[in-house]
Amino acid sequence: MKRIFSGVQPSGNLTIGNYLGAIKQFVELQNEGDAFYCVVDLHALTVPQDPDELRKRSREIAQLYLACGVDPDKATIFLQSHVKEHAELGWLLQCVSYTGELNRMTQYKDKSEGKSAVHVGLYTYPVLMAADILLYDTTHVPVGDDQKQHIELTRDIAERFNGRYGDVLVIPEPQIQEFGARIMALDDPEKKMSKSAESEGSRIGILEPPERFRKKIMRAVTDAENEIRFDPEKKPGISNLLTIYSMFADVPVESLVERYAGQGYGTLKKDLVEVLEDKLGKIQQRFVQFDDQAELDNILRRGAEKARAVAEATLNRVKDAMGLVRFG
Ligand code: ATP
Ligand code: LTN
Repeated sequence: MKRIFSGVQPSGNLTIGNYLGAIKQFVELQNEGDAFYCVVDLHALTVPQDPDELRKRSREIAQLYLACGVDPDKATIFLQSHVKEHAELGWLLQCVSYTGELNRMTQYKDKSEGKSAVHVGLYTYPVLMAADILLYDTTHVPVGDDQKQHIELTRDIAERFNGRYGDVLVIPEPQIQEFGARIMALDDPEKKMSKSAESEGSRIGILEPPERFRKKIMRAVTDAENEIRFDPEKKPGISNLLTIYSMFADVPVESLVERYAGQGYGTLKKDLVEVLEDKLGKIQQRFVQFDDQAELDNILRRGAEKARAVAEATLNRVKDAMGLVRFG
């Protein structure tokens, strides 16, 4: 039986990159095993957050999981801070992690670059992520391409732990799609689309109205040619639009390339806007249907209880292995 775990930070409004790279996989995988989908609010605290905004966003991400098709009867949905074992295992794993390996993390390097003061939490962030995953005896972690390095670190930490203390932790596998694992920024297709990037024109939010995303698609950076071809190296802008189109419309890229042969970029962009209007429109409608906050809190409460039971058992195994005293 597969055990699936993944998380999304409530650090901004979810983008179509988050949807295509991660959440779409969450929905597919919930039918293939025992899935835990977490809103990693403790991770969001690694950079400054407005407290009221953070509270609002944390619930909103959970509501978006539901709107995108995560079914609380199949998967466990919860907030990271509701299961204290995450923070606790995070500490224990810090004591088997090396500063040398954290120094190599590219997300840390990117997020701390040019800042005069960086919180310790941003540095130890990947160890907390390892704790998230390892607490659930996870076998598969569906994520976008940018998280590969963090999962490799998680595997290294778990293998080291098992080498020192015995066979305690399950070694997880990243589940990264071959296609769509890295949706690029619309205004700069050399960079990944990110919910916390400064430029608004770089991303499309899942909850964004068509009048806002239409402009962003029409202005999306392409190239000086006028040939629609899938070539991420030489034509990153057009290839990114083709990827987004293909994944939302569920049509292979090759078919799109055939369909648009000899046509201009403008036609492709206009049609993509229509596809997004349809697909995001449906998610947005479902989002409103799940707006009952009391019901949402019930789902999160139930989720936390279920998650805690699994997490507590793993944490006890870890504590016993490390030599911490527990009363019988
Ligand atoms: P931030 O900008 O705050 O770092 P983010 O947009 O990168 O956020 P995360 O919360 O870090 O999003 O990621 C949630 C999930 O979405 C992760 O599995 C991540 O790999 C995936 N993801 C994020 N951006 C993209 C993208 N552009 N393409 C594909 N997957 C993505
Ligand atoms: N680091 C991830 C979010 C994250 C996560 C996790 C993903 C935190 N804990 C556990 C998968 C599994 C990110 O920035 N996208």
